[in-house]
Amino acid sequence: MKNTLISKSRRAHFLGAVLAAVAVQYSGAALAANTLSRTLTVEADTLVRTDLDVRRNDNYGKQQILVIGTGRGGDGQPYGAADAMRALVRFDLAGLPTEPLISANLVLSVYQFGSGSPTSVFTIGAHRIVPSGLRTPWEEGNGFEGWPVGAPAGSVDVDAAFGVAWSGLGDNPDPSAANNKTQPDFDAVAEATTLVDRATTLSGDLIQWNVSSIVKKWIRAEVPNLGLMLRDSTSAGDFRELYFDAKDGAALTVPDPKWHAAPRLLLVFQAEPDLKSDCKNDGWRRYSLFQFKNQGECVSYVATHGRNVKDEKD
Ligand SMILES: [Ca+2]
Ligand SMILES: [Ca+2]
Repeated sequence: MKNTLISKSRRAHFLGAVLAAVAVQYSGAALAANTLSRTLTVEADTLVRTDLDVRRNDNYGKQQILVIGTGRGGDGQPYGAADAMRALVRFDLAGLPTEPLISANLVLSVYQFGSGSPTSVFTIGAHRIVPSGLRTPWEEGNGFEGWPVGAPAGSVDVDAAFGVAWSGLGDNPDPSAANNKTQPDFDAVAEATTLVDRATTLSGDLIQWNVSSIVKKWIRAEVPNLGLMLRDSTSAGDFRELYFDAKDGAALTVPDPKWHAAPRLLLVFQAEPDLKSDCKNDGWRRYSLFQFKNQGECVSYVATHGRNVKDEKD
Protein backbone atom coordinates (compact mmCIF):
# COMPACT_ATOMS: atom_id res chain seq x y z
CA MET A 1 0.00 0.00 0.00
CA LYS A 2 2.72 2.32 1.00
CA ASN A 3 4.54 1.84 -2.28
CA THR A 4 1.35 2.49 -4.20
CA LEU A 5 0.83 5.73 -2.31
CA ILE A 6 4.33 6.88 -3.07
CA SER A 7 3.79 5.90 -6.65
CA LYS A 8 0.56 7.88 -6.78
CA SER A 9 2.24 10.82 -5.18
CA ARG A 10 5.03 10.68 -7.72
CA ARG A 11 2.51 10.36 -10.49
CA ALA A 12 0.69 13.41 -9.18
CA HIS A 13 3.95 15.29 -9.04
CA PHE A 14 4.72 14.22 -12.60
CA LEU A 15 1.23 15.24 -13.73
CA GLY A 16 1.73 18.62 -12.09
CA ALA A 17 4.97 19.11 -14.00
CA VAL A 18 3.25 18.17 -17.26
CA LEU A 19 0.43 20.63 -16.58
CA ALA A 20 2.97 23.33 -15.79
CA ALA A 21 4.77 22.59 -19.06
CA VAL A 22 1.47 22.74 -20.93
CA ALA A 23 0.69 26.05 -19.22
CA VAL A 24 4.05 27.43 -20.37
CA GLN A 25 3.35 26.22 -23.88
CA TYR A 26 -0.10 27.71 -23.79
CA SER A 27 1.18 31.06 -22.63
CA GLY A 28 3.80 30.94 -25.40
CA ALA A 29 1.09 30.17 -27.93
CA ALA A 30 -1.03 33.00 -26.58
CA LEU A 31 1.82 35.46 -27.00
CA ALA A 32 2.60 34.17 -30.50
CA ALA A 33 -1.03 34.65 -31.44
CA ASN A 34 -0.54 38.33 -30.66
CA THR A 35 1.73 38.84 -33.67
CA LEU A 36 1.49 38.31 -37.41
CA SER A 37 4.59 37.57 -39.46
CA ARG A 38 5.15 38.10 -43.16
CA THR A 39 8.23 37.38 -45.28
CA LEU A 40 8.54 39.41 -48.46
CA THR A 41 10.85 38.36 -51.27
CA VAL A 42 12.72 41.24 -52.88
CA GLU A 43 10.91 42.84 -55.83
CA ALA A 44 14.04 44.19 -57.54
CA ASP A 45 17.76 43.80 -56.75
CA THR A 46 20.96 44.63 -58.57
CA LEU A 47 24.39 46.17 -58.14
CA VAL A 48 26.24 49.18 -59.52
CA ARG A 49 30.01 49.52 -59.69
CA THR A 50 32.83 51.94 -60.46
CA ASP A 51 35.70 49.66 -59.44
CA LEU A 52 36.86 49.78 -63.09
CA ASP A 53 35.94 52.45 -65.63
CA VAL A 54 34.52 49.87 -68.05
CA ARG A 55 32.07 48.72 -65.34
CA ARG A 56 30.52 52.13 -64.78
CA ASN A 57 27.81 51.62 -67.43
CA ASP A 58 27.19 47.93 -66.72
CA ASN A 59 23.92 46.59 -65.39
CA TYR A 60 23.55 43.35 -63.39
CA GLY A 61 19.77 43.14 -62.98
CA LYS A 62 19.60 39.41 -63.77
CA GLN A 63 22.81 38.40 -61.99
CA GLN A 64 22.53 35.80 -59.21
CA ILE A 65 24.70 37.93 -56.94
CA LEU A 66 24.91 41.40 -55.42
CA VAL A 67 28.40 42.76 -54.76
CA ILE A 68 29.65 45.28 -52.22
CA GLY A 69 33.26 46.36 -52.07
CA THR A 70 36.15 48.63 -52.94
CA GLY A 71 37.70 49.83 -56.21
CA ARG A 72 40.72 48.98 -58.34
CA GLY A 73 41.43 52.22 -60.12
CA GLY A 74 38.06 53.14 -61.65
CA ASP A 75 36.90 56.77 -61.87
CA GLY A 76 40.39 58.05 -61.13
CA GLN A 77 40.25 56.64 -57.60
CA PRO A 78 43.25 54.86 -56.05
CA TYR A 79 43.38 51.08 -55.79
CA GLY A 80 41.33 50.03 -52.75
CA ALA A 81 39.15 53.15 -52.75
CA ALA A 82 36.10 52.66 -50.51
CA ASP A 83 32.49 52.34 -51.69
CA ALA A 84 33.07 51.37 -55.34
CA MET A 85 30.42 48.60 -55.54
CA ARG A 86 26.92 48.99 -54.14
CA ALA A 87 23.78 46.86 -54.03
CA LEU A 88 20.20 48.09 -54.49
CA VAL A 89 17.09 46.32 -53.18
CA ARG A 90 13.41 47.22 -53.26
CA PHE A 91 10.35 45.49 -51.78
CA ASP A 92 6.71 45.72 -52.84
CA LEU A 93 4.77 46.59 -49.68
CA ALA A 94 1.29 46.28 -51.22
CA GLY A 95 -1.27 44.04 -49.56
CA LEU A 96 0.32 43.93 -46.11
CA PRO A 97 -1.74 43.50 -42.93
CA THR A 98 -3.18 46.80 -41.67
CA GLU A 99 -2.10 46.11 -38.09
CA PRO A 100 0.77 48.17 -36.64
CA LEU A 101 4.27 47.05 -37.58
CA ILE A 102 6.51 45.92 -34.73
CA SER A 103 9.72 45.21 -36.67
CA ALA A 104 11.22 44.84 -40.13
CA ASN A 105 14.54 43.16 -40.83
CA LEU A 106 16.31 42.97 -44.17
CA VAL A 107 17.97 39.56 -44.55
CA LEU A 108 20.60 38.71 -47.16
CA SER A 109 22.44 35.41 -47.44
CA VAL A 110 26.18 35.39 -48.11
CA TYR A 111 27.09 33.83 -51.47
CA GLN A 112 30.84 34.04 -50.99
CA PHE A 113 33.74 36.44 -50.53
CA GLY A 114 35.80 37.43 -53.57
CA SER A 115 39.10 39.29 -53.73
CA GLY A 116 40.50 40.69 -50.51
CA SER A 117 42.15 39.73 -47.25
CA PRO A 118 40.90 36.73 -45.23
CA THR A 119 40.49 39.13 -42.32
CA SER A 120 38.45 41.79 -44.14
CA VAL A 121 35.70 43.41 -42.10
CA PHE A 122 32.93 44.97 -44.16
CA THR A 123 30.81 47.72 -42.56
CA ILE A 124 27.62 47.74 -44.58
CA GLY A 125 25.11 50.53 -44.24
CA ALA A 126 21.54 50.28 -45.58
CA HIS A 127 20.63 53.73 -46.88
CA ARG A 128 17.18 54.92 -47.91
CA ILE A 129 17.06 55.77 -51.62
CA VAL A 130 15.56 59.24 -52.04
CA PRO A 131 13.58 60.79 -54.93
CA SER A 132 16.12 61.56 -57.68
CA GLY A 133 14.11 62.95 -60.58
CA LEU A 134 14.23 60.71 -63.64
CA ARG A 135 16.65 58.35 -61.86
CA THR A 136 13.86 57.10 -59.58
CA PRO A 137 12.29 54.68 -59.49
CA TRP A 138 15.47 52.87 -60.53
CA GLU A 139 15.18 50.04 -63.06
CA GLU A 140 16.53 46.64 -62.10
CA GLY A 141 17.60 45.96 -65.71
CA ASN A 142 18.42 42.76 -67.61
CA GLY A 143 22.20 42.35 -67.43
CA PHE A 144 23.95 39.04 -66.75
CA GLU A 145 27.65 38.28 -66.98
CA GLY A 146 29.41 34.95 -67.40
CA TRP A 147 28.20 31.38 -67.00
CA PRO A 148 26.24 31.77 -70.26
CA VAL A 149 24.88 28.26 -70.08
CA GLY A 150 22.87 29.19 -66.99
CA ALA A 151 21.82 32.69 -68.07
CA PRO A 152 18.26 33.57 -66.95
CA ALA A 153 15.69 33.97 -69.71
CA GLY A 154 15.62 37.50 -71.10
CA SER A 155 19.10 38.40 -69.90
CA VAL A 156 21.73 40.08 -72.09
CA ASP A 157 25.37 41.00 -71.60
CA VAL A 158 25.93 43.56 -68.84
CA ASP A 159 27.25 46.15 -71.29
CA ALA A 160 24.27 45.89 -73.64
CA ALA A 161 21.78 45.73 -70.76
CA PHE A 162 19.35 48.51 -69.90
CA GLY A 163 18.69 49.58 -66.31
CA VAL A 164 20.49 51.28 -63.47
CA ALA A 165 24.30 51.61 -63.60
CA TRP A 166 26.87 53.54 -61.60
CA SER A 167 27.00 56.17 -64.33
CA GLY A 168 24.64 56.25 -67.33
CA LEU A 169 23.33 58.49 -70.09
CA GLY A 170 24.37 62.11 -69.72
CA ASP A 171 26.91 61.33 -67.00
CA ASN A 172 29.13 58.91 -68.89
CA PRO A 173 30.88 59.50 -72.25
CA ASP A 174 30.96 55.74 -73.00
CA PRO A 175 28.55 55.06 -75.93
CA SER A 176 27.46 51.89 -74.12
CA ALA A 177 26.05 54.10 -71.34
CA ALA A 178 23.30 55.44 -73.62
CA ASN A 179 20.81 52.79 -72.48
CA ASN A 180 21.56 53.14 -68.76
CA LYS A 181 20.37 55.53 -66.09
CA THR A 182 22.72 56.74 -63.39
CA GLN A 183 22.11 55.32 -59.91
CA PRO A 184 19.72 57.22 -57.60
CA ASP A 185 20.70 59.37 -54.63
CA PHE A 186 20.40 58.11 -51.06
CA ASP A 187 20.24 59.44 -47.53
CA ALA A 188 23.79 59.97 -46.27
CA VAL A 189 22.74 58.58 -42.88
CA ALA A 190 22.31 54.80 -42.88
CA GLU A 191 19.05 53.34 -41.57
CA ALA A 192 21.08 50.48 -40.12
CA THR A 193 24.69 49.31 -40.28
CA THR A 194 25.90 45.71 -39.95
CA LEU A 195 29.45 44.39 -39.80
CA VAL A 196 30.43 41.29 -41.80
CA ASP A 197 33.71 39.75 -40.66
CA ARG A 198 35.19 37.48 -43.31
CA ALA A 199 37.16 35.53 -40.69
CA THR A 200 33.95 34.35 -39.00
CA THR A 201 31.38 34.39 -41.83
CA LEU A 202 30.59 31.44 -44.08
CA SER A 203 28.77 31.06 -47.38
CA GLY A 204 25.07 30.75 -46.57
CA ASP A 205 25.25 32.83 -43.38
CA LEU A 206 22.35 35.26 -42.96
CA ILE A 207 23.16 38.94 -42.48
CA GLN A 208 20.46 41.26 -41.08
CA TRP A 209 19.73 44.96 -40.94
CA ASN A 210 17.03 46.30 -38.64
CA VAL A 211 15.15 48.65 -40.96
CA SER A 212 11.98 48.93 -38.85
CA SER A 213 12.05 52.70 -38.74
CA ILE A 214 12.10 53.30 -42.50
CA VAL A 215 9.65 50.49 -43.31
CA LYS A 216 7.15 52.05 -40.90
CA LYS A 217 7.51 55.34 -42.76
CA TRP A 218 7.05 53.59 -46.11
CA ILE A 219 3.91 51.82 -44.91
CA ARG A 220 2.47 55.10 -43.61
CA ALA A 221 3.45 56.70 -46.97
CA GLU A 222 5.44 59.40 -45.16
CA VAL A 223 8.27 58.93 -47.66
CA PRO A 224 8.22 57.08 -51.01
CA ASN A 225 9.43 53.49 -51.01
CA LEU A 226 12.31 53.56 -53.51
CA GLY A 227 14.31 50.84 -51.83
CA LEU A 228 17.66 50.72 -50.07
CA MET A 229 21.26 51.23 -51.18
CA LEU A 230 23.73 48.90 -49.44
CA ARG A 231 27.29 50.19 -49.32
CA ASP A 232 30.53 50.07 -47.37
CA SER A 233 32.25 53.41 -46.84
CA THR A 234 35.31 51.79 -45.26
CA SER A 235 38.44 50.30 -46.81
CA ALA A 236 41.58 48.50 -45.70
CA GLY A 237 43.35 49.70 -48.85
CA ASP A 238 42.89 46.54 -50.88
CA PHE A 239 40.40 45.47 -53.54
CA ARG A 240 37.78 43.39 -51.73
CA GLU A 241 34.41 41.93 -52.62
CA LEU A 242 31.50 40.56 -50.60
CA TYR A 243 28.87 38.72 -52.66
CA PHE A 244 25.30 38.23 -51.48
CA ASP A 245 22.64 36.09 -53.15
CA ALA A 246 20.37 38.04 -55.52
CA LYS A 247 16.86 36.86 -56.33
CA ASP A 248 17.74 35.97 -59.92
CA GLY A 249 19.75 32.98 -58.75
CA ALA A 250 16.36 31.23 -58.70
CA ALA A 251 15.97 31.97 -62.44
CA LEU A 252 19.25 30.44 -63.62
CA THR A 253 18.62 27.83 -66.30
CA VAL A 254 21.47 25.78 -64.84
CA PRO A 255 21.33 25.90 -61.02
CA ASP A 256 24.26 27.46 -59.16
CA PRO A 257 25.06 25.27 -56.12
CA LYS A 258 26.56 28.27 -54.31
CA TRP A 259 23.28 30.21 -54.42
CA HIS A 260 20.95 29.97 -51.40
CA ALA A 261 18.00 32.38 -51.32
CA ALA A 262 16.69 35.74 -52.48
CA PRO A 263 16.93 38.86 -50.29
CA ARG A 264 13.90 39.15 -48.06
CA LEU A 265 12.20 41.40 -45.57
CA LEU A 266 10.95 39.83 -42.33
CA LEU A 267 7.97 41.75 -41.00
CA VAL A 268 6.29 41.30 -37.62
CA PHE A 269 2.98 43.03 -36.94
CA GLN A 270 0.95 43.29 -33.78
CA ALA A 271 -2.22 41.27 -34.41
CA GLU A 272 -5.47 42.96 -33.47
CA PRO A 273 -7.76 41.51 -30.78
CA ASP A 274 -10.37 39.26 -32.41
CA LEU A 275 -12.51 38.35 -29.39
CA LYS A 276 -13.71 40.20 -26.33
CA SER A 277 -11.91 37.56 -24.30
CA ASP A 278 -8.65 38.79 -25.86
CA CYS A 279 -9.24 42.04 -23.96
CA LYS A 280 -10.30 40.64 -20.60
CA ASN A 281 -8.10 39.76 -17.62
CA ASP A 282 -5.59 42.46 -18.61
CA GLY A 283 -5.35 41.01 -22.12
CA TRP A 284 -5.84 44.51 -23.59
CA ARG A 285 -2.43 45.48 -22.25
CA ARG A 286 -0.78 43.07 -24.72
CA TYR A 287 -1.93 45.25 -27.64
CA SER A 288 0.36 48.12 -26.75
CA LEU A 289 0.65 49.45 -30.32
CA PHE A 290 -3.12 49.96 -30.47
CA GLN A 291 -2.82 52.29 -27.47
CA PHE A 292 -5.98 51.10 -25.73
CA LYS A 293 -6.44 53.05 -22.50
CA ASN A 294 -8.45 50.29 -20.87
CA GLN A 295 -10.31 47.03 -21.39
CA GLY A 296 -13.41 48.90 -22.57
CA GLU A 297 -11.61 50.48 -25.53
CA CYS A 298 -10.28 47.08 -26.53
CA VAL A 299 -13.73 45.47 -26.30
CA SER A 300 -15.19 48.33 -28.32
CA TYR A 301 -12.51 47.79 -30.97
CA VAL A 302 -13.49 44.12 -31.24
CA ALA A 303 -17.23 44.92 -31.32
CA THR A 304 -16.87 47.44 -34.13
CA HIS A 305 -14.09 45.60 -36.01
CA GLY A 306 -11.74 48.48 -35.27
CA ARG A 307 -13.96 51.26 -36.55
CA ASN A 308 -14.62 52.94 -33.20
CA VAL A 309 -11.06 53.44 -32.10
CA LYS A 310 -9.78 54.30 -35.58
CA ASP A 311 -12.56 56.91 -36.00
CA GLU A 312 -11.60 58.47 -32.69
CA LYS A 313 -8.00 58.77 -33.82
CA ASP A 314 -8.91 60.46 -37.12
CA1 LIG B 1 18.12 41.18 -59.86
CA1 LIG C 1 25.51 49.80 -70.99
